[in-house]
Amino acid sequence: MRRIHAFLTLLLAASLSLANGPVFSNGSIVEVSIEDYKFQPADLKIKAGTTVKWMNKEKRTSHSVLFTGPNGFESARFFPDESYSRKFDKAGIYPYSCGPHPEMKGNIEVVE
Ligand SMILES: [Cu+2]
Repeated sequence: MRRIHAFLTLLLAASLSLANGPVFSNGSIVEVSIEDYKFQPADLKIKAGTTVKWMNKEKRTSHSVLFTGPNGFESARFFPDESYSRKFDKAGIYPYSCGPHPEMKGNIEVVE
């Protein structure tokens, strides 16, 4: 019985860490792909100092990354096989959408 409990606890911990997503470390570059009008992964958790690179994998549609929080701004439009990168140095929550397609949504959580 105790063994089963330990196993379930492990399983719960594993599924919780999956739900939060991996935390990418300082200095690395993490790619978010854009395909079929979706940011993938849409929710990302990174450590401060990490660069996020949005890669346009559409056939012909251009997109942008529009940060909708305080001090928000919009990237230039980028076309298929082009990308936009931003380095996140400060912890915080950075919600974003796409300028021309507001229904496309994503979120970056930056932790210390
Ligand atoms: Cu778009």
